[in-house]
Amino acid sequence: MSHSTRSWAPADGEPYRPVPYRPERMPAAESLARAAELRERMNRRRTVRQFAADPVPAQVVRDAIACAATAPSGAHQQPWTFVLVRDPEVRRRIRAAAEAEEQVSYRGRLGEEWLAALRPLGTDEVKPHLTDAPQLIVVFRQRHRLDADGSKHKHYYVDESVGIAVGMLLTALHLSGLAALVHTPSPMRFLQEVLGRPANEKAFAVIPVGYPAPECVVPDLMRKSLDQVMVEV
Ligand code: IYR
Repeated sequence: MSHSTRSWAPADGEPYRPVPYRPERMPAAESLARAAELRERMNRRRTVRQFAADPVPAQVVRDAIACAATAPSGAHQQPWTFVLVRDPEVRRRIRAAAEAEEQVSYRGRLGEEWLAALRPLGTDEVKPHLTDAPQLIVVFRQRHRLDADGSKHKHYYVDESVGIAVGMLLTALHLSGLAALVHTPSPMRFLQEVLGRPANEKAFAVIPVGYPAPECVVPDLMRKSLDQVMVEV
């Protein structure tokens, strides 16, 4: 079967037909150099809440989404949709709805302990990044697959799969020179309505993407050291 006519989805119950996978092995010295450089570069990533209005090359964002979509997923079901929102009017509607929910959250719904945990990060119910950043990526998880004939097919490990894909998305954006913020307004049902997504999809996160504003500041955070996060057995 030629590649162009193949469907991404093997039919359920199709037999296992493996193909060879023989990537060229990277010399250890090159691995070490790349790993050290990547560690350094990733450590410079910061979540940004103040974005410049400057447009970013659309293809950079599309390529980052394509990277995210290479993520492994439960039963290779790829249970995600990435909605790239540039339309300012749609972003305004998303901001208004998100801020309405966040007001309820910050004025009590989160509870004292949660609010105390957020205080050092300086977050509040005002979400200018939703309209300042030149685009949002709204990530949806597909709880099941809905076929044209209306039949439903269960998806497995949906949150884990989408979480991995979002991690890869953030990595791709950062390494392509763009800043991002993972925003999770709660509840998020309004996103499905505003963006007209089908009933099998639920919003997972809203990710403003762009360049940091010239006046951008970030909380003075420290990361756990490697020996605080890793145990070797
Ligand atoms: N969703 C709210 C609150 C919030 C919660 C966590 I956990 C954060 O790390 C940051 C914010 C908001 O977006 O402000």
